[in-house]
Amino acid sequence: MQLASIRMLPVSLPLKQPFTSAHEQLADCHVTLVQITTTDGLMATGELEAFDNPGYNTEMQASEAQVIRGFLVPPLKRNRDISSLNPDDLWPDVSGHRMAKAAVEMTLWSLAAQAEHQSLAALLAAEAKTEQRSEIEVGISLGIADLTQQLQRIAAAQAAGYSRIKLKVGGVADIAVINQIRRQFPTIQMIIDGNGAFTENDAAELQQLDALHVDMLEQPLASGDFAGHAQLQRQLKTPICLDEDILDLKDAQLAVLMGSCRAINLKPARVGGFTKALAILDYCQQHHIQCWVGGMVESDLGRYYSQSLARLITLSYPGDVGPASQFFETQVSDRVVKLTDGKLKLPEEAPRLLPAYQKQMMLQENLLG
Ligand code: OSB
Ligand code: MG
Repeated sequence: MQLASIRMLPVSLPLKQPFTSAHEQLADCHVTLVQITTTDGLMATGELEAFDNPGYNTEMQASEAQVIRGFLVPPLKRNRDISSLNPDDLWPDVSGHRMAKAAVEMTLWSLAAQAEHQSLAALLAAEAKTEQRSEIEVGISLGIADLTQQLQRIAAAQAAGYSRIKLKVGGVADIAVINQIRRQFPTIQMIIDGNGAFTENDAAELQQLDALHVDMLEQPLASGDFAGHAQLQRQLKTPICLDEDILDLKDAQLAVLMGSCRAINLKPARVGGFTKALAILDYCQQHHIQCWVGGMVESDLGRYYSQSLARLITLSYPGDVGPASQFFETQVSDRVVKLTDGKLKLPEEAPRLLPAYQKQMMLQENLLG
């Protein structure tokens, strides 16, 4: 695969309503679209998933866009013939900056799928030696809100066909709210996401979740606290699911060896793209750790990548990969996904940017010169 151009376009997408987690409140989403073309005339567009502030993660839109321009594009300019999709081969001299690598790597996967006349999901499934589906069950992540608003949102999510809800919490005070929600919705599949808002002193309060048959407690403690999560997991029946902590296969190995979790929220952007995500998935399957695909409040275009991964039959637990219309009024691409009868129906084709965005993209500099 011979590359012809790489262009980057920053876009600003207003959220329908602010999205609040223990880390931050997102009101406007800033993403950078990355478009790559080949000399054969193929074109794919990806999205840099990172937030403006270093709350969720140390990587930010500004820093990672700079890394793409300054450090990821130059090696591709020197060697435009892509023969490996492994970021360790593409960028042996760049450590970290996984979201920057993922933005380019996942776009290259989309090109590779097009070159082989198959869907991205089919290529991922072949690589993972598994099968894929074109319809999937999905969950929805609901930001921190008061009880009344949360109950309304849950009812709406259930009516829309979401199979599972994830409720963000800001600390122990919210456990009472979860209790009340469970009474109103006794059977709905539920994840509680702490985004690091709890401490090891909250173990007794968190034990209340055991009686509420919560599927998972996501990242209760600060990221990096593998020992704390291991200690907490020993005190809880509820499986801990790590999110922020898992940047790398080595983190998954550490979590397994220490007993820090029983599940992993697998976000391909956070771990540096599909090659790394599939390696983590493989390791987790061998060690009976449940993986499911998480979200980064992507646009409809960014969702194509996470939804394609979520189509693997080995990632069957409903992911945070519902339609981007849950967040945004507007689309950047022509991708149409439908949530009907409890299933998200996914198109096979790679999305194309809408003409207005494509026009703006063509005004950007070709970074390959
Ligand atoms: O913890 O998974 C998280 C959004 C921003 C930052 C962190 C998280 C999230 C979500 C969004 O939960 C999930 C989605 O994109 O649907
Ligand atoms: Mg999370």
